[in-house]
Amino acid sequence: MRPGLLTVLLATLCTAALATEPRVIVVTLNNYTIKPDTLILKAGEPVILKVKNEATFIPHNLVIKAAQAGIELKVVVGAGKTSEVRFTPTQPGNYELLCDTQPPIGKSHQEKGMHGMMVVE
Ligand SMILES: [Cu+2]
Repeated sequence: MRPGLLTVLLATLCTAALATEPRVIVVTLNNYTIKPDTLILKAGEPVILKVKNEATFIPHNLVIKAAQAGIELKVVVGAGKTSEVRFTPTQPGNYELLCDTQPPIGKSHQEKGMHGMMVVE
């Protein structure tokens, strides 16, 4: 192999690795908040959401309803736990995110304030 070709190959590999390096975003759930409540993402940019539930007793979840952007997910996180999910939004737009827990009595977590927006630019 010619030395020049190897350089080109290595440069290509490094560029590809950088391009697919996901952005890590920490989302914190508590009673009854999602922080940040607006996620600003870029179409085609891979992200890892680390979803942290800081509540002492209550499990929460993060639902993202963005079928048009190739994402429909629900991450369930026990009290005091962290879960992560990785995805790449494909279509720009504004999409809903929420905790869909509905206790047998009383208001849903969404009604209590656990909702927000995922903006894909
Ligand atoms: Cu909840």
